[in-house]
Formats: sequence, structure tokens, C-alpha cells
Amino acid sequence: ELNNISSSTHIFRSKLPDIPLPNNMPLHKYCFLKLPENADRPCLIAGERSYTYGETHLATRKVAASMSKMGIQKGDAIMILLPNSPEFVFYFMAASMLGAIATTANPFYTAAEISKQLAASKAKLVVTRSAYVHKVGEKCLKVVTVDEPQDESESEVPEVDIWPEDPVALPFSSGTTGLAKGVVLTHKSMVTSVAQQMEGENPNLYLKEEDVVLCVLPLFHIFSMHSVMMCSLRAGSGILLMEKFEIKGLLEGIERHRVSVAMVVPPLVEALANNPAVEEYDLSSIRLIMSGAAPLGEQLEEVMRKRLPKAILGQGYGMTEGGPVIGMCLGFAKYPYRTKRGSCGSVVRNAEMKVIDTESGNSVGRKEAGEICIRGPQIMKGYLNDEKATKGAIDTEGWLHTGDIGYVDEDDEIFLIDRLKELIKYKGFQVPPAELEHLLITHPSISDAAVVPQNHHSAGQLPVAFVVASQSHLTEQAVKDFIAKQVVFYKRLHKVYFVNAIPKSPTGKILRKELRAKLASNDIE
Ligand code: 4UU
Repeated sequence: ELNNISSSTHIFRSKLPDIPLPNNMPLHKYCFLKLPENADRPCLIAGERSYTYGETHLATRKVAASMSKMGIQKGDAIMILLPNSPEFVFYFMAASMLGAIATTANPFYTAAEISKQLAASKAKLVVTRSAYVHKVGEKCLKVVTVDEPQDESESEVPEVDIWPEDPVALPFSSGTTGLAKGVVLTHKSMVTSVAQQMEGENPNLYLKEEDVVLCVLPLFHIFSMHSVMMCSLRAGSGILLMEKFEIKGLLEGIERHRVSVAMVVPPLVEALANNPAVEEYDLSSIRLIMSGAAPLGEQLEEVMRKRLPKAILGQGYGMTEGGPVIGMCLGFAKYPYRTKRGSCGSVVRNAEMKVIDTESGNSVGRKEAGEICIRGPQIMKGYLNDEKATKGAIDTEGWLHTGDIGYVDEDDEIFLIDRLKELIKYKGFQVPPAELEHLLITHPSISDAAVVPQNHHSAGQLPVAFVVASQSHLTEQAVKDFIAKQVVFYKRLHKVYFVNAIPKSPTGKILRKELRAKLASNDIE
């Protein structure tokens, strides 16, 4: 008996009951379920352009027909290399219609970063703007530019059999360790994840048809792709697309379009809470603010609450591999629950969560910290062509290990306290240290290197490098420039420390904890 009790697993579930999941349906079909009654309602708003649900669906079908003509078939990958724009939505959903897979990348990536993702994803087509075409090196590849609104032919969209286990999206993430890898998300996992938020008598994230949802976070990242694009479409809400974050433009957009739901990252909460320009605009339309992708400071949470006292402020906790949503604030529900400051939400419905001791691997109870693990039909199928990494992320019992340290409290709320994994997050953007380390050691004067996060008040974390120089004249600036040329802006090194050796375990693993402690204690030569 006793043995049984000590070895049983503590499992945390949502307060919301499980619901039937419509996850045998293709993603595009599921996202457009409200099309018949919503055809004339606003769907996408982008600058002076706007599309109703009917127009959005028609444009998507036209794009699907034209991609089919270009030879894109079921199982093919296409790369979407676009800022937030109606075309992103059309091409993403059109890929779904064809049974194709959309891999999404940051248009600010360097040619080298894009080329790696193209090679790994084997994309047959790149959808981009003329401004970014020069970064797409591959000659044999087809490229479509979408600068001008195009009127594609109205030919037939082919009938394709799509199965729940077919992949539909392929965002890239480094997960808990190593380089960025393709995260295989199927129709089933994506529909499940959206349904976990949108369905049931008491939806966890209640979006209404009258809502206007802010889409300023980049759609190539899973947070915006899932929670802004897919959830809003399913709910029949309007989506205000913004290509970039610029405070005046953002505030003007919120006021003019009466934005009611703002999905943001902590640096944007900071801007909304503290920027003096906010006083000049009417933000009273905002009823819900969801922060995610990085820790939200409790002090900032308070300031934001004071600024918009009528809005519900809470967090979503996600991970690309998680499908993505792991935890969601129950204050966003149709019949909301009271939630606490600092909480990252509660585990999503139709899923299980456990917290494990990082040494023993045994699950722990409430209010005990450990690594958060999640299991359910929404998580990724695995990493693309990387069985080893998949096995490292999802164990034989189907648990995804997040690499996040946290606990579940007496009210089922999740609190994150640290990140066990290597991943560095700059304003919510992924910076995989292994990628920078690989680049650093290609420098002729560098013999070894390690990259770790340094905490930063507004960015959250910044990447800093410890470098072993094989030539004494190597300067910090030279190392920074060497990296800056090869990576997107947020992966640039903030600081370079020269050391005699990188601390490593007997098996050769970088002792990142030691380096982080060194940074924290300012014990650097
Ligand atoms: C502290 O960041 C994401 C996805 C976020 C997301 C998605 C849908 C948030 C709300 C939503 O509705 O994915 P990745 O893969 O870029 O990064 C995952 C990591 C997590 O493991 C965790 O370390 O980002 C961190 N993270 C957070 N940290 C994500 N959300 C939070 C959070 N607080 N709220």
C-alpha cells in the first residue's frame, strides 16, 4: 500500500470539465466553422485594407488554387516569410486546405538563418515580399512575392483527404537544448489546442464576435499564430494586423479600431503601462490583456492594472512544442474565476500536468517546485527528422518535459520560477545558445565558447558569451560584430567575457549554471 502511494503520480487537471474535441477535422475547416453566419463580419484589418470572413475565405481558396497550380501538393512544405499581413493568413490557411505544411520564419532573419530553415524543412515554395527575396538564396526554389494585392485565378481547389495526424504547421524552436528544430504540429494537435481554449459551455479564453483582437506579435511565432490568428478566427472576432511595434501606431490602432483584446509580451505591457504617450489615447475599449512568452513582473502587473482597471489582465503560458498552450488564465473564461497575481494560468482542459523533482524524476505535490510536464492530444508529434531530440522531449509515457521550473498552488494556478533549459528569451523571442556557440567556434581566433542569459529589466534576458580566445588580440567588439553579421538583431551578443576555459561536466556539457552564477555575482575578470 505505502509503496503504491509513494510511487503514484500527482496529476493536475483543469477546473473546467473535459469536453468532446472536434479534432478529427482539418484545421482550416475548424477555424472557419463560423463562416456561414459570419460571412459579412470583419475578419482581417490591415492599414487601409480589410476583409470580411467571406472575403478572407475566398482569398484563401484562390491562394490554395494558385499554389496547387504551382505544384504544391499534400505533404509539401511551404515557407511563409512575411510580416503580419492578410497574406500570412491566406497562405497559412491555404496550405492547410492543400494538406501542405507551413513553416514560418522571421522576415528579419539573415540569409544564413533562412537557408538553414529552408534546408531542414525542405520547403518547395517561399512566400515573401520583394524586399526579402534577396535573402532567399536557393536557386531551384519557387518564390512568390505578395507586395501587390493579387487576383489569383478562381480555379478549383483540389479535393484533398486530410487526416488528423497529418502535419499542418512547422514552426522552429530549440526546445530545451541544442539548435532550432522543426516542431511538427498536426491538424489534430492544433485543433485540439484551439478547442481547449474556445469550446465548451465555459470556454477558457472567451472571445466574442464583437471583439477586435490585436495582432502585433509576429504571426511566425506560435503565440500569435495560435492564440491570435486561429483562436480569433474560430471565435469569429476581428483581427487588427500590425506589421511592427511602434508605440504611436499601436495606440492609434487600438483607439481607432476599438481593440478589445490585447495579446502581448511583457515589454509591450511595459509600454502600455508606462509610456507617457498612452495618456493621449483612449484605450477604454480594451477588456482583456493576455501576456505570454516570457515572465511578467508582478510590479508591472500592478501598474498595468491601475492604468486599465476595467480590463482583465492575466497570462498565457505556452511552448511551441506544447501545441502551444500549457496554461491559461481562468480569469479569461466566459464565467471567470478569480486568479492571483504572478500566476501563469491553470493547465488547459483535456490535458494532464505533473511537476517532477529534477533529481529523482518523481512527481511532487502542490506548492512543490519542479519541472513542469504536460500530456494531451495537443502536444507536438515530434521534431522533424530528429528522433533523438523527440525522445529527449517527450518520454515513453507521452509527457512533454518543458524545461520550466515551477509549481501548482492550492487553487490549481501555475507559477513559473526559473528556466532549467538552455533557451534564452529576448522579449519573448527565442535565442538558442547552441546556435551562437556553433557560430562562435567557427571564428579562427576562438577555441571554445558558451552563451548564457543575463537578466535585463526590459528585454527579460540578453545573450552574453564566454569565449576562450586562441589569439590574444581578439577584442570584444570583433566578436560581437562577427555574430551580428550572421544573426537577426535579437540574437546579437550583449557582452563578451574572455576566459581561460569553459566550465564543463565530465561528459563535456557546458556548466551553464556556473556561468550564470558568475554573471549574477559579478565575479568576472
Ligand atoms: C514565463 O513562448 C512561447 C509560447 C507562448 C504562448 C503561446 C500561446 C503564450 C500564450 C499563448 O496563448 O513558446 P516558445 O516555444 O517560444 O517558448 C517557450 C518558453 C516556455 O517554456 C517558457 O520558458 O517560453 C517561456 N514562457 C513563459 N515564461 C512562455 N510563456 C511564459 C509565461 N511566463 N507566461
